[in-house]
Amino acid sequence: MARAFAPELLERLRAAKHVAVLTGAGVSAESGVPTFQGGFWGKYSPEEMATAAGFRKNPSLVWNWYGERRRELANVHPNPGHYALAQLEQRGVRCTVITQNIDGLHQKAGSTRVIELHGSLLRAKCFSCEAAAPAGWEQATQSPPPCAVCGSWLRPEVVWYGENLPPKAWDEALDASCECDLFFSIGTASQVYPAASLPQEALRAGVPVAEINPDYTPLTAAMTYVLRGPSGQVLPELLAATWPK
Ligand code: BV8
Repeated sequence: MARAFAPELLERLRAAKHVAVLTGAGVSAESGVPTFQGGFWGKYSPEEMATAAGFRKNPSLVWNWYGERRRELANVHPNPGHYALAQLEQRGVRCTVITQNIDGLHQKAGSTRVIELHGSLLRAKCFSCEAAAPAGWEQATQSPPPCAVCGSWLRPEVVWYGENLPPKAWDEALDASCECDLFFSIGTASQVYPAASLPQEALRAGVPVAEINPDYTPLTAAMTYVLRGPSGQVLPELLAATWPK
């Protein structure tokens, strides 16, 4: 049974020139990438694995953990949710994808305006001098490999807890959130800041916000539209309802 969407939402999407979309782990769940809910950290903790202090304490443990996550990426592919956002762009709608994900699946699906707020598993840099890792760093045997510039450790180019987001990425994300015609918050539990403040910034700027999530989040009550369900199903259905063949 086709999902019913608010006619006003369909109208707004049909008329939108610029759409901004905040995504979290949920948008990649149907691709087989584990979310951070339930057991993700397993026997480890965010403090141990996703902080500079944790890396300093045990650099090879953290390097290998991210290496494992990167190798797993080789077997995952974008799902219909990622492709629907790329299709929005192909329809001539300016679609700014602001992602908390480090899996690169939006780009793989064809989205060209992707802001990686928390970095990427596909890049590495020096823990000390921040020099970009030399080509072929993925094949290095030492864990972590040494920086070719200062000899310190390489680290994954992701944003760890207690670290600032890349200023340029944050500024672009904030601008897009407040200047767009329609904002979507997709597959995020809206608990990690400052990313979770973006839907609120959009609302404050008078932009309608639609949340796509099978579950409630701390921001659901404030949303203009709530689309309950997995994004891999909801997004293709929303585009089909907005632009019926
Ligand atoms: C910072 C990269 C300045 C590494 C990540 C204000 C209030 C409280 C705390 C803070 C605050 N400001 C700052 C903080 C501290 C902290 C923070 O927010 N802590 C939280 C936990 C309370 N923030 C920071 O440290 C940030 N830096 O603020 O710097 C500063 C500097 C010094 C001192 C203070 C401040 C940096 C945060 C970035 C950390 N790095 N990732 C890595 O991945 O290993 S965060 C990582 O976890 C992800 O990137 C993402 O952001 C987060 C996971 O959240 P989600 O993506 O939402 O995923 P989750 O699994 O939780 O939820 C999935 C959702 O999808 C669920 O709702 C589920 O229902 C839904 N779902 C499931 N299936 C589907 C689905 N939806 C649709 N379809 C489906 N099929």
